[in-house]
Amino acid sequence: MQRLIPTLRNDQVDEALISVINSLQICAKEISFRVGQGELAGVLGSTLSENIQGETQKKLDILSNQLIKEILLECQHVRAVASEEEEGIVLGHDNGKYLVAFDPLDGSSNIDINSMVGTIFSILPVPENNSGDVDMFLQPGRNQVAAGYILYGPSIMLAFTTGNGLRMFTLDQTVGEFLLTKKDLQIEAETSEFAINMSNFRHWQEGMQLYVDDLLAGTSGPRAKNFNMRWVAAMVADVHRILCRGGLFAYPWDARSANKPYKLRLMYEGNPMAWLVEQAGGLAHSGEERILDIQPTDIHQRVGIILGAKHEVETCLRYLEGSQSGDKTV
Ligand code: AFP
Repeated sequence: MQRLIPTLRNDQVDEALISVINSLQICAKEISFRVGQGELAGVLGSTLSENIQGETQKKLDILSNQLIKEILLECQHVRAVASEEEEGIVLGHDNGKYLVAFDPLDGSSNIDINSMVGTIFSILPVPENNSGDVDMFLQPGRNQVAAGYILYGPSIMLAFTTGNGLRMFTLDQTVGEFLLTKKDLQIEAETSEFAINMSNFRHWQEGMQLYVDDLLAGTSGPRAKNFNMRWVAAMVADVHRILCRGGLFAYPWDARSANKPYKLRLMYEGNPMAWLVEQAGGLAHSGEERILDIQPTDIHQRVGIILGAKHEVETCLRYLEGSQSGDKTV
């Protein structure tokens, strides 16, 4: 089975980018060890480097953030990092070619119940004539040069793209290497499974309510088929399921945040997941536009997300459009 770095070399990925990805691979191994230790991580963990030894009592999401930040900033090809857990960007090396945005531990509320969590990352090129400040990151997701996630589940998996299709690697804990276990994954265009937090129903736009009503109506409704629902409450795990066996995931626009989307973030969750899904033949949309085309105005900007099986996402979008235009018969 192929290891991660030789796979990237076969694809002729830039050596500087490989070096950044290698740093992320190191982070993944450290964090997976910590996640595996569970509650013991705070008292027994001892594999971390000296400069963060003092932080082992911190919650795992804070610790993961610190680990990723420190390991990435040691890589000379990293110009700066932006994290869901940090207010501003953190600068690295002046001549670094890459920017890394990441969610250190997505689904972190699952830690307390020993359920799945993951690290999501997005790598962007440093723009020419860059200002050296936060503006460097304000690029649409279609500019990404690599994106992926590490899922800390029963096994540790890395799902990853550099634009050459979607690949998944599994951490072989006996040798400490990520080995290629799935490649060229494709999401079926049709599905009968969806993932959404139903408790938010009353906050959604009318089109989304109508769409979900019709999914729930099953064979007796206009869709004339039964749909199943799943919700892990960790986007990384819900998207992983969709990449493996299909489905639709939505965290749509929600009236709780007035005219702003709620609650997922464009740069740490939306963009990397959208690219993975598109690489697998699926669609990823905000409800208003393709996620990868959104021009960010803030590194912590939030976005509505509807992604997964192509035909199902298109159907959902027709309900949203229909309700905006007053046509309720989509
Ligand atoms: P946490 O990291 O705070 O647990 O949030 C996870 C998340 O951002 C995303 O991974 C889930 O899809 C979504 O929130 C779950 O949100 P709800 O708790 O509203 O269902």
